[in-house]
Amino acid sequence: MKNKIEFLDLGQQPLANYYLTKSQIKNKERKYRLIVCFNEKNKLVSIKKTFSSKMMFNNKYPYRSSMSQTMQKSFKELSQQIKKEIKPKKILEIGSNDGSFLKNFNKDISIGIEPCANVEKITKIQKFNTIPKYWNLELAKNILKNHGSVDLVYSANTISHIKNLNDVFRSINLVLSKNGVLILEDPSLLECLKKNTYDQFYNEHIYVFSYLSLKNILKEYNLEIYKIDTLSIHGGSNRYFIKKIQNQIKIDKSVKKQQKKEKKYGLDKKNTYVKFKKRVEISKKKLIAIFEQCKSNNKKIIGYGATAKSTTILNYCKINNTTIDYFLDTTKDKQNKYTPGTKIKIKKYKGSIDKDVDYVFLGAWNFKKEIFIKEKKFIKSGGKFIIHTPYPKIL
Ligand code: JHZ
Repeated sequence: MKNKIEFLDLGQQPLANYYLTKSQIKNKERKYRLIVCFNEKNKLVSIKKTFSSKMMFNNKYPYRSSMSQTMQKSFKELSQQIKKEIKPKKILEIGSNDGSFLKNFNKDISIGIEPCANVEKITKIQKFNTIPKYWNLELAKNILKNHGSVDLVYSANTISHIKNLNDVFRSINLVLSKNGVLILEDPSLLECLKKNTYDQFYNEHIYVFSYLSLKNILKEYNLEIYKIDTLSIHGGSNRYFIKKIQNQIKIDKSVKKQQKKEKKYGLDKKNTYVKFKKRVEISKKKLIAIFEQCKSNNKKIIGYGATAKSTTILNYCKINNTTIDYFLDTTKDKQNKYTPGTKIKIKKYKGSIDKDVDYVFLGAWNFKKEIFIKEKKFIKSGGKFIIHTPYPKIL
């Protein structure tokens, strides 16, 4: 497309959330070239190529939002705010995962959409009204027919995972009542660039939104952002409060503030992305050097939090099971499997880091605060963490 500029090439990458069983590690993995683009016209940052939704989000999906206290707390606080300020009679969540957000609401007023049937089963068992389908126009029509319109649509870390934004927003527009509110929450492009978190790019993150790009897209569907909360979640996310244009809700000053910040940083300029690419390349060299230094001193390195994000880092920097002995992770569906592409074993987290470990690569760097509190003993006894953001260093 003529407005799209390819600014970052993160090399051959596997499916970020496809953890391999022991028998699968011998097989050749499906890979794609992870190239990140900037659209000069609508300011949207996206990846050039990805896998089909069916390959990415199916009944083997391992991610559970409930694995972090930080996320649970954030969802709880938001639900309290929603009950107080919006007072919805009916709510719809797109991408309800294992119910970390929905569980804060009365089952009678909430509907969840979760296409990964293995994850959706968790909320179904708890008698939540969840539907194991992809969000699209056909589903939106069915919901409207069977339940009527909804006055709150919430979606965290999901819309950026759906390629067809036209279908996404037409469908939301259809189910959202006249005075309804749409709340979207996704990683912030501004924070991603500032913190050099290039690992926010992987096959599931088709888009990393900025206010500047999202506002342009929403306008086409008669939708408008009226408030933005900036969150520390996932290394910096934006929570966008959105309304139908004709709805008279006052535009909060947080919108202008975000616009100013993004323009000042240059999120609407090609050169900003060229500079980011250079920083990413430096970051790669520095991270590799840290690992090499630790290894040459015969230190034992493990990983903590086998994240989708770390798939990008490990494959881009070519760090594999010869450098990292194993990963620790609390997610049952990841344990005893191997990291995509780099084949590092994932072990069950049993409450602490083994005494013989010298360095821990923090895959879940976005939960650093929570993890550092948990691993006080390891830190006190001299254990160190390796982190890549805002630049690679040992902590
Ligand atoms: P976390 C996933 O990305 C995929 P990932 C998805 N595309 C997305 O957008 C984000 O989530 C929201 C583990 N852990 O949340 C649990 C511990 O072991 O950064 C998880 O496996 N101990 C939908 O995978 C991983 O780390 C802990 O104490 O990049 C965290 O994954 C904590 C806090 C986490 O998302």
